[in-house]
Amino acid sequence: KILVLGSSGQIGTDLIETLRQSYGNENVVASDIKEPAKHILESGPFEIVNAMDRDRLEEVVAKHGITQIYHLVAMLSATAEKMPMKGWDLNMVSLFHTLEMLREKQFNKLYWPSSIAAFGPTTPKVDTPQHTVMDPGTVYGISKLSGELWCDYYCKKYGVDVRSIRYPGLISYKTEPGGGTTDYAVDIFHKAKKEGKYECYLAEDTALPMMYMPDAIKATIGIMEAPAEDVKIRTSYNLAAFSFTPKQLAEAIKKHIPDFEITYNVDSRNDIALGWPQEIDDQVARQDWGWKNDFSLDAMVEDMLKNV
Ligand code: VAH
Repeated sequence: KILVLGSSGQIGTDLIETLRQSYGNENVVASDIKEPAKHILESGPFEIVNAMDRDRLEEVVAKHGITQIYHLVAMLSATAEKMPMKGWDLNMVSLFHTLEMLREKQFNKLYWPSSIAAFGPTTPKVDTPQHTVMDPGTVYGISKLSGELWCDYYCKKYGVDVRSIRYPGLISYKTEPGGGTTDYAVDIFHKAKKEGKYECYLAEDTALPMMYMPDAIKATIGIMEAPAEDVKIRTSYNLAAFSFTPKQLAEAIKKHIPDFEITYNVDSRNDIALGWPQEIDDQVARQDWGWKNDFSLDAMVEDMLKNV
């Protein structure tokens, strides 16, 4: 039985649907601090869970006989910069609860995502290796790097089975943009469709690693279904699909909406983005558990414009 924490979030919303298709609706419990979309409520079990509340987590795990948890609760980069201590507490305390419950064998497998935000300004920006210098300068990045090290520690010290992926920026159409620095690449599609123009808060040449949500979901379930002995990295795996700048994304959109106009009003989120890599090397994930992306930039743009 699977429990998804944060099932109303950007990743959780897509993940729940895919997990329920694969494992059966009744075997996948959705949970979030707020009520989900109607179709999530109607298609399977849902629980209101505050991931900071250990007793509530233990109650839900026991009630449903949960064996695996996908922990997708986090305060993202731009939002966490506005409230550092709240961001740190939410991201870390919720992780510690699940690691401790895993150690106590209340369930037996945990997925917890890291991010390219765990890299910092001195990390090599192109072909960023799996093992490299990491000096994140945002609350979110510090929490993700710390979380990676805690996951590795629990795996080595207690033998628990926790698995993790460093997501690039994720693009999807099923939820509104949620406070991420990369979420310009989500909002731009809504604005292009509705207004034919978009004012971008990143500079036109700020390149970032990005991925279409179906690929991120494929990787997330892929690493969880891989044999434990193949998952050699227990901090977190680099994962990549494509990279683009706002200018390049606008060009790709113009192939479908010729008179689409992008303008720029750069704000502090550009400084966050400049501290992150531009292109990630994910060959270790490809070697260890057979990862490969299906969507190219153009395929993502076409599918997004069809669905927003
Ligand atoms: C953010 N979408 O922008 C998230 C992600 C790589 C960035 O972690 O904060």
